[in-house]
Amino acid sequence: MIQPVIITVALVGAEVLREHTPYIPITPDEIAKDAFECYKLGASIAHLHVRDEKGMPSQDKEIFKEVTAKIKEKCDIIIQYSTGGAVGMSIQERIQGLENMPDMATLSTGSINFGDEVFMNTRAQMIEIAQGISKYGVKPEIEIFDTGMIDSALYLLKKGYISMPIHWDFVTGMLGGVRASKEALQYMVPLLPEGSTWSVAGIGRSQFEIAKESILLGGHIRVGMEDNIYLEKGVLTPSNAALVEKTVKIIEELEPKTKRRVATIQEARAILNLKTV
Ligand code: KMH
Ligand code: ZN
Repeated sequence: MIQPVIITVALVGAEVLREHTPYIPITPDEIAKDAFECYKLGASIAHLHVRDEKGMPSQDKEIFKEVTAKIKEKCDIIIQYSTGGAVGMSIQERIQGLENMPDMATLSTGSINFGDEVFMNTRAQMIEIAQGISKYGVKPEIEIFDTGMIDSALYLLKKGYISMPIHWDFVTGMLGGVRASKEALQYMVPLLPEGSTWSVAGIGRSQFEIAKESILLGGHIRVGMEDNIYLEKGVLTPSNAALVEKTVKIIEELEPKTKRRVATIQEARAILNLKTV
């Protein structure tokens, strides 16, 4: 069955600072406003990180609660918390927000270099995160930064720490991770168990090219300033909304060929097997 395209917007992340771009949303009000603007343009999922008063990455559950409440005042976009946080954070710090019971939360199934540091996810740590996600009835999104991480996730599935239907997100184009290429997707997608759904994020300049490949191959899309701060070469995006708007145009341009349009929130909930609200 041809599925409409779910757009996830990764609004802020943990790495982009005001010194990189003045447009990154930082405060709860800014993050909620961006989420709402992206929702109006067609985004169905808000992938959330939060920041402290100094604008630095935080996983404070109270800040997550405040941001979530501010978004929910405005719209019913699907709320997805990061459990990745920032490099160097403890697992307990990373997963504290699960208590707020967001619709979804990420689960990275492997470690990878982030600049000069390591985003650490040992097997024991993955299990701890998976158990937290399951305890609060949250739907995981499995983050795949490199191909072997698929097998680590399948191990968690076999051992019962996660269950089908799995939603996967290929985070492509990180230095040291899987490439943002059609060939990489063509290798990875057939490895996923029947009934899986998947999306693709492209880091930096690869964001829109790989989004196109994902649409053509039947996947969903993640865009946003966590992954890419440029609207085009040398031009900072003025907002997350501008990135979503460009994504919607790509989906519409490809529609005669793919018969795929932008998913509504209700469609996204059905595709992802989430509770309807
Ligand atoms: N900020 C990265 C170290 C996630 O959101 O789950 C981890 C990350 C993944 O962003
Ligand atoms: Zn993230």
